[in-house]
Amino acid sequence: MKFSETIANMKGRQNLVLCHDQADSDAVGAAYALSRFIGAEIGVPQAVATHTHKLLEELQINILIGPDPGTYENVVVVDAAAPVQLGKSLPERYWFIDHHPINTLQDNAQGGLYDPVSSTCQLVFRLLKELNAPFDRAIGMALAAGIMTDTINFHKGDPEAFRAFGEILELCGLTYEDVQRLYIVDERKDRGAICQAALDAEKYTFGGYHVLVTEIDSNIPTFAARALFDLGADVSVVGFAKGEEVEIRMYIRQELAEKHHLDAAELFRTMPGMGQGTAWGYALFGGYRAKGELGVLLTNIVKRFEDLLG
Ligand SMILES: [Mn+2]
Repeated sequence: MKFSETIANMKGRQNLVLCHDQADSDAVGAAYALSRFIGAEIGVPQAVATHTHKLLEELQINILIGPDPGTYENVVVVDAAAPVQLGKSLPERYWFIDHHPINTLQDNAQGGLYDPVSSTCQLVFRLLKELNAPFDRAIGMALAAGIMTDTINFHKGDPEAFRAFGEILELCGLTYEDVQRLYIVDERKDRGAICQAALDAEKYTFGGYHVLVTEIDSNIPTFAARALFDLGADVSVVGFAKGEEVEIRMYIRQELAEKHHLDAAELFRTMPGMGQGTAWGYALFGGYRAKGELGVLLTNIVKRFEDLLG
């Protein structure tokens, strides 16, 4: 049976769409759009990523924390690449939809849709179109938000991601600005934190390249790293620490990455003292999460760029 037919057969049953932990807009957007079609509850093992809270608010999405997958007839796992991302909520039986370059969840799945494209949301859009599913503004907003997130605001993306985004806007009566508004930091407190982080930043110049490094006291390091990047940094590194939990984000300018064969995500993976955490991203943007000492980690990062560029 085609997976789209499997999805269609779930309609009206007891369904759960399960996102990876720290669910981002791609996971939540895909889950929401799918849940509207089949009728499903949406769950996450522990928490939703901060940047996605506005999407939840806007679409009034109700998310179950740590649901028991055993109590549902069907579980569809979306946007997760590995069992570890589901923690204690890992179901015994599940379907899956995912786009990550490496996916180890598919081995034990009942079936699903796997295609290493730019986002899970474009895969869900593909399925829903195949099924002639009805679309509305909320579904469009969810899917478009996911595509926007996983293309890092269109800094990268395959042709289908761009095409799907345009089609979704048109089909659902949305504008680019409607979707972008979900990610503009409009909380005065957050803007203040970003300004302060920029003022507190240390600027290093190695081999002519500007490396800006700072800490922020609000859990929006990605926004701050982007702001420093837009200020003119060739490399922007922003850390946030809460207790011993550390979050670091980094942007690298394309010209520098190409010239010195740098990959932001890879740099985090191979940085001295950073082997204990999780790194993700791609060449021009990297994220890192771990337990550790933020000051020490940032010092190591600066040292690494000095070695690479100095
Ligand atoms: Mn994704």
